[in-house]
Amino acid sequence: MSAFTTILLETHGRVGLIRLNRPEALNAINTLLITELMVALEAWDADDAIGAMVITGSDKAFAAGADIKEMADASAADMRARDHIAPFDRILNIRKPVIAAVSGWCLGGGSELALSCDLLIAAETARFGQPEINLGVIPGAGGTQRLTRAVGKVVAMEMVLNNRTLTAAEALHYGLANRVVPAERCLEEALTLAAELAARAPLAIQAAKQMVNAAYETALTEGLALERQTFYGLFDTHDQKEGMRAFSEKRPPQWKGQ
Ligand code: DAK
Repeated sequence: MSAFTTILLETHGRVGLIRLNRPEALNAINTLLITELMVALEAWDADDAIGAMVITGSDKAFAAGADIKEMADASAADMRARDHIAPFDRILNIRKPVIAAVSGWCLGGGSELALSCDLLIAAETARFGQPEINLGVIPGAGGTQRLTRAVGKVVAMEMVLNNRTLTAAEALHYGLANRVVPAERCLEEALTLAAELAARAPLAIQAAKQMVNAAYETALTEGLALERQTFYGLFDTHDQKEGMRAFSEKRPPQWKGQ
């Protein structure tokens, strides 16, 4: 992949790690950062050597929101024309699991980015919030929609209307986070979880992710029908034959992603 300026990339075995890297602005998401982030995610999504991805920030901030200074002088027409957070929507099309490892501030567009990931490991230092109301605007990338589905109406109302910030423990309680760990273990925990996912049958993992996400988009009957067809479809894969044969032969399966 080409050189990036707002993110740092590492691979850990079959896991791709993306570190948001604008320390001077607490990883505020500007146009370049979101563009580079999506290029990296999409490249790894197409790379058979990678099975899962982790996005993290710094100890102080996962991301303190979209870049306020970049959009401060924009008109509504400018914002529509630039639609600079639009690449964000493409994260939903990433087929492989993406885990957010969140320490420190996770605000506004940063919180919306974390919520777009599939799983979330929170450090005890993590703080989640939607402070857009303080800027005279509202969340624009899922903070009124995805957040509400995650935490429920009354908590979302308090966060979005009155800038209530959630601690890591509250984020766990309300279903925003999978687990909370001491800050020094946050990234390690996310990488370990990602490695576990990356070692599983790739086509089944992708189908599973797609189906859980479909639960947010479809009525129950439609979702159940889709799930059943997807389940049947996996019986034409090598990995289904291998998985079930390995069970009978009492040995670990050898996945091929086919
Ligand atoms: N944008 C730009 N710069 C930021 C920033 C941000 N969101 N957050 C922090 N910084 C910068 C600060 O300006 C400061 O830079 P210098 O002044 O040193 O040059 C540096 O990062 C360190 O910040 P602080 O000095 O403020 O650090 P503190 O520890 O004192 O405070 C803080 C940390 C996180 C409480 C504070 O920085 C803060 O309140 N930051 C703003 C948080 C915020 O309001 N976030 C929401 C932003 S609005 C869209 C969809 C979604 C969005 C936009 C468009 N479309 C669909 C197009 C999303 C909008 C948002 O997220």
